Amino acid sequence: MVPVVKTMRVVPVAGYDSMLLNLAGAHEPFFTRNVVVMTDSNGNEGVGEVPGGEVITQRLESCIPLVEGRPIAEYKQIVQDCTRMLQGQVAGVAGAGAGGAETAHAQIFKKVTNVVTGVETPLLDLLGQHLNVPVAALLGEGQVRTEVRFLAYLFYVGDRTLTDMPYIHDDDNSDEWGRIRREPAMDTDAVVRQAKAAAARFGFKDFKLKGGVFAPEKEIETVKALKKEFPDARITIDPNAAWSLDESVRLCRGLEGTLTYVEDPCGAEGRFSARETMAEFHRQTGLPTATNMCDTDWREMKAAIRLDSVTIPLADPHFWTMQGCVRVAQLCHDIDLTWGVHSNNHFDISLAMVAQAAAAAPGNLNACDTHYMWQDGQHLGKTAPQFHDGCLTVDPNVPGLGIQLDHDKLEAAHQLYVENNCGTRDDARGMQYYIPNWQYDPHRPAMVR
Ligand code: GKR
Ligand code: MG
Repeated sequence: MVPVVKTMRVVPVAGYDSMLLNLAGAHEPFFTRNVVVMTDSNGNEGVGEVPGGEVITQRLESCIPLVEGRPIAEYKQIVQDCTRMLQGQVAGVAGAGAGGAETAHAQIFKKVTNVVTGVETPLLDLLGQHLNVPVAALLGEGQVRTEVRFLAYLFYVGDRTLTDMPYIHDDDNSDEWGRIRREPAMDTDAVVRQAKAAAARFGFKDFKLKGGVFAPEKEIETVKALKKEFPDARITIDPNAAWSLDESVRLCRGLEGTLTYVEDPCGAEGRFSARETMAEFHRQTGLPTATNMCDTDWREMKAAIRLDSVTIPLADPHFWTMQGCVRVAQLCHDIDLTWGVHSNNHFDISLAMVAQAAAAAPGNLNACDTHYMWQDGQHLGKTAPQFHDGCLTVDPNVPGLGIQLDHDKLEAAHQLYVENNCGTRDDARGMQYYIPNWQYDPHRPAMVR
């Protein structure tokens, strides 16, 4: 008998974070996510994790009547029904803004997909458990790899002691990484120390520096120092399009041996779209380009391909759905692009989602983004993810997503969310301790005011 979904529950949760700096400011002490838990009539439990925030919680909850009571074999139909219902929900809001139909389409895609992924993933988890196959086997052409490579996501880190915000500290004394990850890292030496400590714990061989914090010359100096320390590593920098096209070309030209690719160096400028400036950057420097900013839905994908602006679309399952991000990987494989994944702070459920999607992604992949090293130790599953040589193994013999939820930990993460009144992410708040009245400017690095 095909089991039916008995219950679907949405649990807003929070976890601890360091004061990570980026173009938008400083990460707050807590990051938030929504965890979706489904049970079926066979007694199995399926889980999924998507970005946090009350709007997503509510939209997920509005899907419950379309999910409960239905056979898990109908999962594609359930996902379709939820998608249609959610599109209707957000159409009015998105359509009301300026920008016309094109903008409305993009907004609907963005607002709907992370909710849809929250329904799709626990269903895939349940189906995988029922059929005794991993989720990867149900995606795209099925599982194509067992080892999935991740990168070390390095950040400049602010000094939490300058704030009165409740940042976690002294939470892990087990090694160098545990000791330094809550401490300030405001220069090149501190970031290189971070890289060495993270590589020692997780075995990473790929590094990404979050830029858009200091003057670009200083950030390029950090990248060069990383390359000196790890000559065989693949290294990238992501200033979230804070640099101008001219600046990006000037900074990165001649860095082929240092930077493996560059993520969102520049964005829309004057009469030119971000995809046009990225194409120009790619042409003038010869460096591959990655993005999670200007190739984020199928229409943008079409424009990016026409212009040859993006070599590495970062197709995060949370923003493309599990099936959708593998569809991007298949496309990449067929037209000589290479697939990668974007990330935000997350728990182990999201990490497993990315690993399963990557295990079904054909061709050459870039190491997947993950913020998990900043959260390591805060897993919601009964066991901690085990990295080896920077990789996670997707065992073809472990059915579903491979996460056995620890309900006590889930409840504790929910309490953390409730007790700290967690809501929408606001990176400006922490930044204002550094620079009074600090405000976000998409064209100026956070510490440059
Ligand atoms: O965690 O600060 C951050 C990142 O900047 C994140 O918000 C981005 O969405 O990691 C992301 C990126 O690659 O742009
Ligand atoms: Mg990025």
